[in-house]
Amino acid sequence: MPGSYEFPHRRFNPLTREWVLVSPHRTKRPWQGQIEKTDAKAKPAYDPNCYLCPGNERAGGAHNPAYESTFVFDNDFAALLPEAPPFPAQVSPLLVAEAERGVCRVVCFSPRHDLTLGEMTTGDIRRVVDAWVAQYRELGSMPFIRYVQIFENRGEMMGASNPHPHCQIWATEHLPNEPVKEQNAFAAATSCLLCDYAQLELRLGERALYENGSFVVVAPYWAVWPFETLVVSRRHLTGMDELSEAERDDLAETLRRLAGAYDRVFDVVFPYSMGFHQRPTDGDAHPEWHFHAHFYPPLLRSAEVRKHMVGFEMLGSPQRDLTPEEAAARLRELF
Ligand code: H2U
Ligand code: ZN
Repeated sequence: MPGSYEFPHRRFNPLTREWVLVSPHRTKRPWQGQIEKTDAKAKPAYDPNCYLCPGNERAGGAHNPAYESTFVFDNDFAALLPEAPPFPAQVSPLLVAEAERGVCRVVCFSPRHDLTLGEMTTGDIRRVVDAWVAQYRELGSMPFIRYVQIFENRGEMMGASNPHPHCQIWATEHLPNEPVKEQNAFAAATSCLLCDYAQLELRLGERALYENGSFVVVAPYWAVWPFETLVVSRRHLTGMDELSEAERDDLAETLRRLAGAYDRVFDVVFPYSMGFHQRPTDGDAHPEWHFHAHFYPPLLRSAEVRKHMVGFEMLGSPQRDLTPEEAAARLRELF
């Protein structure tokens, strides 16, 4: 099998039922792409101009408390609102729309402006995990909320507006597109896709990066982004609210080590979008769901050169040159 990895092929993502094109022979092509400037300025532990630091004023005039651990607030520029009038009836099946209600929040991971997940202690990240679980429960129990998406955009390259360690939560009335694909895949499978996949990758070893008592990290076979990873719970948990105490600690440890490994790839704070996928909060039990996290980092060959999803990727399918096996070998050493 490894021999055939050297030739163009496509791989199937069983979670989304989409294909990715892999072109390993292209890693040696000349590159004259964009070189972006790196921002190597040292960050202060407290920034008087940061809208997330303790005690500071946010847009709209609210003041953050002098928080000492995590801090959650309603997004001042929320993309969704809890109230939305019904949408007018459609005039054509080609012009379909419906009202969408929701709640958007911001979670500060730490009062320290200068830290990242990889630099925080496992104990401090554990408090972030507790905050996520509390939010998943609280937002998920709202009658009109059917899905709670927790995600972190990190780095200017990914559109993060502030280096202060934080994430966002968008809780929505309907299941967003990506969870819909996974919902369909989980529901159609005869045994749990991710229970089976974690076992398989641990046995094969080629793409597994890290494991502890509760979690496995792999560069998935079907990864699209150069250093994409998947964090899977060993136990079949449908959501983070089912994590035991030990599993919460192990998730914190996993995230610290993974984020730290990323930061060592090019010795910069590695940009990424990450987020958790878990059971919809629509009132059904959803035993088919398996709790996991995706990390989608854009960097490709240096701190400046990123992977773009353009051209064939926009019009055809995603494509990658570096194989997930090569990315796994690189990342594994950095854990
Ligand atoms: P990002 O860095 O991922 O953009 O998240 C920061 C969020 O913080 C963003 O959604 C919100 C923005 O709307 N925000 C506030 O809620 N209050 C502020 O004073 C500034 C930014
Ligand atoms: Zn700050």
